[in-house]
Parts: sequence; C-alpha cells; structure tokens
Amino acid sequence: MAQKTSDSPDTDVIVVGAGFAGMYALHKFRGLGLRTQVLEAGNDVGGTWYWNRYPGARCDVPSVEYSYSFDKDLEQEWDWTEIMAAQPEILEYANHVADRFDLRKDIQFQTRVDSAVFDENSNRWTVVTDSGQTYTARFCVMATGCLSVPNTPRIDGQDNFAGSVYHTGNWPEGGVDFSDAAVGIIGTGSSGIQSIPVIAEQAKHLTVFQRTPNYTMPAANAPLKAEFLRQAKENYAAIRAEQRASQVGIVGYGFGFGGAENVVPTQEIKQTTPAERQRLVEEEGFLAIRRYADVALDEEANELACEMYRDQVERVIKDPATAQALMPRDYPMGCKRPVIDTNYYETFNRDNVTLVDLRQGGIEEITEAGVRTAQGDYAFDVLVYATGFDAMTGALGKIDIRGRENRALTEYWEAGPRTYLGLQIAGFPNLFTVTGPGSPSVLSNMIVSIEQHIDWIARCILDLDQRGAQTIEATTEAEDEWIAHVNDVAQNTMFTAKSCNSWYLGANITGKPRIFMPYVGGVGVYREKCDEVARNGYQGFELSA
Ligand code: FAD
Ligand code: N01
Repeated sequence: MAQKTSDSPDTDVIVVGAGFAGMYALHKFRGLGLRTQVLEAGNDVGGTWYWNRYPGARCDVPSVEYSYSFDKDLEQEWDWTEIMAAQPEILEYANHVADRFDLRKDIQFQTRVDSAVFDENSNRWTVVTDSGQTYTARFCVMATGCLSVPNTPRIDGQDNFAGSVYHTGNWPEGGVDFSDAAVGIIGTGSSGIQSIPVIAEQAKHLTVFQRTPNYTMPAANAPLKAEFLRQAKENYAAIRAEQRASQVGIVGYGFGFGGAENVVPTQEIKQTTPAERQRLVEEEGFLAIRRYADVALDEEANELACEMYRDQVERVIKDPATAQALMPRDYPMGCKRPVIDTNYYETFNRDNVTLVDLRQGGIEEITEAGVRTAQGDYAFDVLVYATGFDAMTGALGKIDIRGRENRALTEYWEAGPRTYLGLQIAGFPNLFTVTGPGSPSVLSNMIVSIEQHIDWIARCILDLDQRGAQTIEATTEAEDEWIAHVNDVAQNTMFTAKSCNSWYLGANITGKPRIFMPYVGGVGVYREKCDEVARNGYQGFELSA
C-alpha cells in the first residue's frame, strides 16, 4: 500500500474521468487502500453513455459481454433486457454500479481538469481544475476516454443558423423533441447511422448530408430471453475467460439467441463464382459477407465483398439515384470502425427523408435557414452534427500535461502519439493512460480492455511499493520498439489501406498526423505481453528509488 509521507499529497491517485474506466479505477484503487480522487467534467457517471444520449444510441457488443466482470454478485444481479443494450439501459447500469459501490463520494463532478504537471523534486503530479482547484498526487490515471471530445467541423456561417443545434456526442439530458420539426443531420458514421432511422420516425422531415457512404450490417437486435440470461449467468466465468483470450474481447454470446447468428468467417470469397455470390446475397442479404475470412486481409477479396454489398444496397433502396449515392466505393470494407444498424437503408425509402450526396457538390456554408451546398439550399429547424470525435488523443491533448523538464505532451506527440503498451509515455513518470493509443482499445470490447488496464496499473502500483520504488516510467527505447511493432501488425490490413481514411488514423481531424493509433495484435496476445512485462520486473520501464 502507498505510504503517507510527510510532504503528503492530497491523494495517492488522481483519476481523470468517471466513465467505465474511471469508475472501475476508483473501486479497484480504493480496494488497495489507495486514497483516490476522481475528477469528472460531466454531472454524473457513465462517460460515453452519459454524453451520447442521441435517439437510437446503443451498444454493438452483446450486453452480457459489455459489462464489468470484476464482481461476481454484480454479474448475477443485473438483468440485461436486449441482446445489445440501448444507451438508457447502459447508463442505468453505470448508475447502479456507482450506487452499489458507493463511488460518488470520491468523484467530484462538474470539474474539468485543465492541467497536470509533474514535479521532479517531489515526484508528484499537480492537477489543476477549471475552477482553479489544485490536487497533488503520486499517480495520475487518465481515464479520459477515446471518444469523449466531439468534433464539430468548421463550416462557414455556422453561427448564423437560426434554429437549434445539437451534437450526438453532447446530447441534452432531457432529450430533443423532433415532432413537427424539419431536421438536417450531417454525418453518416455510427452515430448518424443509429440516429437517422429514429429521427426520421419522429421528425416531419429529415435531410441527411452524406459525405462518405458507410458499410453497415443489420444488427438483428432482439429482447433477451429469460432462459438465455440464466445460461449466461451460469457460464459467466467461462465467457470472461474466453473474452480475455480472444482477438477483440467478444465471444459472440448473445448472437444466435433470436438475433443474428455468430458466424465465424472460414471461407474464401476468392474461391467463389459470381453466380454463387449473387445467390448468397439474394438469400442472406448483407450478412452473407460475414462468412469470408479473406475479406479482411486481401484487397482483391475485399473488392468482391464490396460488390456484393453494393448489389444488396441496390436491392433494398427503391430510388435508383439514392441507391447509387448510398453505395460505398473507393475504400475497403473494414477500414473504418464496423457499423451495425436497425432499419438504416429502409429509412431512405421513406417519403419524409432526403439524402444529399455531398460527393455531387459539398457544403458551402451554413445559412440562417439551413445548409447551402453546391447543389442547392436545404432549409430546416434543427441541425444535428453526427460528425464524430477527436479520437484517442483528443481528451489528452486538451489537458496541459507536462512531464520531466516541463515538457508538454502535445509537443512530445506532435508527430503522433507515442506510448509503451498504450499505458505509459517516456518522460511522464507515474502517469498512466487507460486504453491509450498503442493498446487494443477501440478495436476491442472496451470494458474488457479497461478492466485489463486498471488491473495492470493496480498491480504495478503495488509492485512499486513492494520494491520501494517511487516512480515508474517507460523508456524511449521500449516506446520505439513498441511503436514499430504496433505499426508492423497494422500493415497489410484494411485499416492502413492507401484509400482508407478513418478516425483510427486521425484522418477526420484537420492537421492531425496520419498514424494508425490502436494495436491490432489482439486482446489476448496483448494481455499476455503486458503480464510478461510485469513478471519480468517491468521490462521497458525505469523504476526509480
Ligand atoms: P468515457 O466513457 O469516454 O469517459 C471519459 C470521461 O472522462 C468522460 O465522462 C469525460 O467527461 C471525462 N473527461 C475527459 N476529459 C476530462 C477532463 N479534462 N477533465 C475531467 N473529465 C474529463 N465501445 C465498445 O466496446 N462497444 C460499443 O458498443 C461501444 N459503443 C459506443 C457508442 C458510442 C456512441 C460511443 C461514443 C462510444 C462507444 N464505445 C463502445 C466506446 C466507449 O467509449 C467505451 O466502450 C467506454 O464507454 C469508454 O469508457 P471510458 O471510461 O474509457 O471513457
Ligand atoms: O463519428 P464518425 P461517429 N462535412 O467519425 C462526417 C463509436 N460509436 O460519432 O466519412 C460533412 O465515425 C463524416 O464523413 P467522412 C464508434 O467507435 C459506436 O459516427 O469523414 N460530413 C462521417 O460520416 C464510432 O466509430 C456506436 O466523409 C462530415 C461522420 O461525419 C465512433 O464512436 C455508435 C464532416 C462522422 O463519423 C465515432 O462514430 C456511435 C463535414 N465537414 C458511435 N465532418 C456503436 O454502435 C465529418 N463528417 C457501437
């Protein structure tokens, strides 16, 4: 246990953020006897699920798997109602966890951290909040989220719009009443694809501004049957073990129980004939594509899958011009974060929905009445930005983080994020990132990755105390080697294809260096690597007495 010293810091650990990462960190560190203070910008717990309350928001991991594993009683007492839970239910779960483990007493809400500075004399971090409060702590854990800084693109005239404006990533707590409103929405990523069908049902008219059509698969979500839930609860130990050893932290438990089947891709699309592919798409629709293993690895195979995909879009969409506009081309399937949907394409067959294909003429400005494009003007009462996030590095970049010699993290990361294992940064002792760049993070079921990181950090803090070490810090050499490995495994995947522009690469933010940020190696392999590093005396880290 960390000892109180005469120059006692306010706390042993400052945790920034009270999403699933910050909440578990607090519970875990408290359990070790560490005095822990959490600082959170929002009014309550839940992070992503607190901020993203847009209509249609939901998880795309089976509910029983997108849940904490750290407490067996918690697993048994919580009943998920759908195969993949909607935002209100996930937020309710977060609140239940906060109540059950009495977390709120150590979380200060409505508190944004502005800076975190390391003092080399005392080996302490000083954290300053937006209200000017100062905390000092031996350890600083950045549980600030990978998708927590909404990106609102700069568009000429955007302040002139006379109606209401919302961002999916910062949705008002009370919701938005769309009845009788004409709505415009910019963006067709996951948030757009989830919200468009629901807004279309509520609004008088919806105009969708699409710059890049996406690949999306039907979710086939459904209520969870009591018998299934009982089985899941009985098998939780095995499910968790399998999740931890898997590639993306998902076993697929929940699929196949009234929803979409959990298909393991084993076949090669390149071995099929055009007639076979056509027959399969006719029989199974978009989901036919899931059976092919080579689609993720081979660009030629990928293009065959894209053709099947476009065939199916043509089948579903009634208006031929709209169908053409909705067909993704020019980039491979699997380069961006996979998307699953409920009634997305069907929505474009509705009379009250207009698709504006920005590839035929982009947005020129936002006017008082709506959006002016090169194709014409579109008027509405409400404008929704579904334009994503400054992902993975955005939240860290907004805090003035300074390590040894007062070096700014933003300067150290000018050419792109550098970490060792996505956990630590050379020159920033005792500062940990949770699901940081260089870890499986956003390529995984994030609760699995969050728990693994917090458990590792907790063990590390205990080990430091046992060894009488004051600080731990990644070495530059270990960082270099890890970055080379992260880049290596991402090569020859669709993620880094030349034609791919994704937020994984930072491509959605003007001026952000194009670096593939998460680790593709897999949750299981990565966990073993982290454990091995710890077992071998924190290989690649420097411990100071
Ligand atoms: P967050 O939940 O983002 O929490 C970070 C918290 O830190 C926020 O509350 C924020 O306010 C706070 N914070 C940030 N900076 C500061 C600061 N300077 N000062 C104080 N507080 C600060 N993942 C999956 O695995 N499966 C899914 O199906 C899935 N669906 C998603 C759907 C949406 C709409 C989004 C946006 C993300 C989704 N994710 C999904 C990813 C999701 O972010 C993670 O699963 C998980 O919730 C992240 O938890 P976290 O605690 O790491 O971060
Ligand atoms: O954001 P995005 P998101 N003019 O970046 C468009 C998670 N998540 O919030 O592709 C016009 O994916 C942009 O167009 P383009 C998940 O990890 C999960 O939707 O750049 N358009 C794109 O269409 C996800 O990946 C779920 O050409 C502009 C859209 O905005 C991540 O969060 C649900 C524009 C942004 O798409 C982010 O998803 C929701 C401009 N100036 C979120 N700028 C689940 O289902 C941007 N766009 C689990």
